[in-house]
Amino acid sequence: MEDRQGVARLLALVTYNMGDNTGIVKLDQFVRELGPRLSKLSAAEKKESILQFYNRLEVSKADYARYVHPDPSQKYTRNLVSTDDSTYTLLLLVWSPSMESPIHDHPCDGCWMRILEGNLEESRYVLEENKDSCHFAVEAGENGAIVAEERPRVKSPGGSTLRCTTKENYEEGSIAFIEDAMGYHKIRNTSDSEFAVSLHLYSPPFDQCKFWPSQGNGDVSLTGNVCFHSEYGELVQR
Ligand code: CSS
Ligand code: FE2
Repeated sequence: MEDRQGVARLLALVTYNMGDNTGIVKLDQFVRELGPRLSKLSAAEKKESILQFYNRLEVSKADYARYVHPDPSQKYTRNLVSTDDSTYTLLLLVWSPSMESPIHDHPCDGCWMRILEGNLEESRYVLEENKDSCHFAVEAGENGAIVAEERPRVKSPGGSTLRCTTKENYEEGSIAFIEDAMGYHKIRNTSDSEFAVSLHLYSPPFDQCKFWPSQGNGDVSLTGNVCFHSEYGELVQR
């Protein structure tokens, strides 16, 4: 009897604790809980914990329609959904058909991206210092054998290359995660006729990020200021 009560108490405790981390979350609750959750997590704990929380988010078009501001004259628009100015920024991005971001970094603990509408392709890159190139002269030796003669190593001018490591397609409902330790990325709307919509969580917020305007060339990077097309549903006046 004692045992059964003990088991029941344990089950109740487990269910209570799971109740905190299971079940559907709507956008308004998600936004309310983000700051308090994130402020308790270390950078290392955030990734999995926020992925789980993001997975529980159920978004219907009615919940996010006010943040959807397409602009065909821009590659994509950045629309501020919510921020507490200390632990996170939540943005809704609206991607014009066939358009892509430049390759960029994320100067924060991570970027969680969830696709709400359409398909987005993510290409990832790592920055590689150019290695000293090693030149070999290959010539026919006696008996037609090939011999290689190593010449002095020559350091190539210029420093680094952005090498593409992966390309992945994300469909509606998918969630992607990236942090600078994993590399950098660019995002592309794969449709040539439809806008795509994605929700981006950055923690903590940042004001500037680095991007590389010429594909593959790691030597030329620029710093861009973060700016919004709309804030809390209202277009930003310019
Ligand atoms: N980081 C990009 C969008 S892809 S994560 C941006 O803020 O413009
Ligand atoms: Fe990004």
